[in-house]
Amino acid sequence: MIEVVGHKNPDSDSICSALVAAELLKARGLDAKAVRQGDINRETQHILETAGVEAPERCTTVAGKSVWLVDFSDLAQGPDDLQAAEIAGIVDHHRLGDVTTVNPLEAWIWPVGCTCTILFNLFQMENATITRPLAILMMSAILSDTVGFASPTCTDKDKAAVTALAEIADVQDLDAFTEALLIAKTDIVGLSADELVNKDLKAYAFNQRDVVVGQIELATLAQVEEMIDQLEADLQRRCDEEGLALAALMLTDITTSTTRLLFRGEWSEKLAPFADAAGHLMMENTLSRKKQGWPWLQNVLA
Ligand SMILES: [Mn+2]
Repeated sequence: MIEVVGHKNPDSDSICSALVAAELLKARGLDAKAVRQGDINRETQHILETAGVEAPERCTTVAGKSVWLVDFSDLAQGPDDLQAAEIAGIVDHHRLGDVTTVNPLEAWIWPVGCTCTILFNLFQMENATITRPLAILMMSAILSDTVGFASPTCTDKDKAAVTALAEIADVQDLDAFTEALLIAKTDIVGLSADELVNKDLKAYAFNQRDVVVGQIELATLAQVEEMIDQLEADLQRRCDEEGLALAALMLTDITTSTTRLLFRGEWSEKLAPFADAAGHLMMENTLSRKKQGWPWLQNVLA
């Protein structure tokens, strides 16, 4: 049995690509199942309901198992015992992380907007059948990761995949489909500061220290205006409890591509000079943590 797992604090791509990759392996005649390392967010719930697909079961230990990694290749983003697993495959669209393997593996790492774009191409290459549920999962993940094609991470391959998948899924009105997805993506009503920070939090190792960078995608920054103090307190708590050099949170208005960065920790002083008169660190034209937020932070922290 091969277990297919996406990163911690799973986003829609991590869940959808695990489900889809497991089906690709099954189409090859292998025994495979998707698993997840964390809770399903509201957007992913919306996607699973639209596709009529069950969420993968939760699994946080993989020692001794054969695994495929989807949507990550950093040890810090995998199950804690990942180094004791046999990593047989990787499908990812991030920079190459620090996983290593004992045996040769199958790795598909493309600089595209979404893991599901790579999987769509693999299905085509292998002449595997894409069912309607699989098409919904893949096109939704691509639209989510690329924020409806607006992200600088979006490529022609992502757009071409969605066009083909929308046809298979018989989605007539792509704009309405995308809007429903983005409404679910930006729904944060009732979430606590801890839940918001944890929603899409990624851990990185940088200069021998640990850093976390979260992101909340919003329809307007006003959605979190009342919670700024609580969010900053939560970032500070994480620094204190986990010995982080920096805990940062990107508050991203996806309609204007404007990000406000909250930050706490020892390295905060390196970021403070970039704040405006009101003490807000605003990043214009910034939608993507991977292509914009984290590279900028690495530059400033170096
Ligand atoms: Mn992704």
